[in-house]
Amino acid sequence: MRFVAESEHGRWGNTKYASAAELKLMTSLNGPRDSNISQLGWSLHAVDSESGNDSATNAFDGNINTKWHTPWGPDETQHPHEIAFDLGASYDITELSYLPRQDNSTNGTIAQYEIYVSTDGIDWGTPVSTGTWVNSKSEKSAKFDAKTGRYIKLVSLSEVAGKVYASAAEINVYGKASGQLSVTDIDLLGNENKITIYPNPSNSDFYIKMKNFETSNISIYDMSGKMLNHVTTDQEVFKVSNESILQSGLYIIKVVDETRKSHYKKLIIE
Ligand SMILES: [Ca+2]
Repeated sequence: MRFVAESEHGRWGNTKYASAAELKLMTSLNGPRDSNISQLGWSLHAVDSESGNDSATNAFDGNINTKWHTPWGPDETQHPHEIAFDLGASYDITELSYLPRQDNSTNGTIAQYEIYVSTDGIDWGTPVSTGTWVNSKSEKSAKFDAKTGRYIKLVSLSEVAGKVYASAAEINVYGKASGQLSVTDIDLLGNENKITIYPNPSNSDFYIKMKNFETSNISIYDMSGKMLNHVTTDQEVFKVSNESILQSGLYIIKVVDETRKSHYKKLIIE
């Protein structure tokens, strides 16, 4: 194993030095990344501060060119900053990734961080991960032992140049696929009439028709709750090509509309 220090950071800028107090191998955390927990099911749970055009929801809109940024000038606020998400359902969460702002500025790029997972968004317990991210534009990651929860919080303790800001272009969360559909979701499978699937049962391609949705974020789950496919469309009728996606069985189609309301339908592939 080789550990390479590519740059050094701190409020005095890059120097030629590298240092380390302790290096620890965390073999259980070296496995492949778990499934991405779709941002489409998230809502903002809490944020300590945000500025007008750089609102907290920009941190999970799927667009790397929009960002959450804490206020500056006379309205600026101090560390620690924090942003917390309601993931919409409970997951076994194992990783958070952080993409810093992608423009020319580093203002708000998080250095020291803490991550918390909670079942109720009130009691956060101890951090599942703490550390310091390097000063670069690339995506940072924090992996941790799985903790079950519906809420996740990223706390910024410091900024890469020692400034008071925090910012984020995109935050993503990863977890066990088995948790992606909750019992609550299954309960909602009853009298939904805002989406129609035809033919259903299907033995080939099928169509999903959305009633008066401006945008539709469509996810297909198998009965283990694992998300198999995901697409965003503004079409009223969306054709799903079945060639490589689905084997015979029962599936759940989840459609999140532009108001972030979720709609569900069962699909049988023959
Ligand atoms: Ca964004």
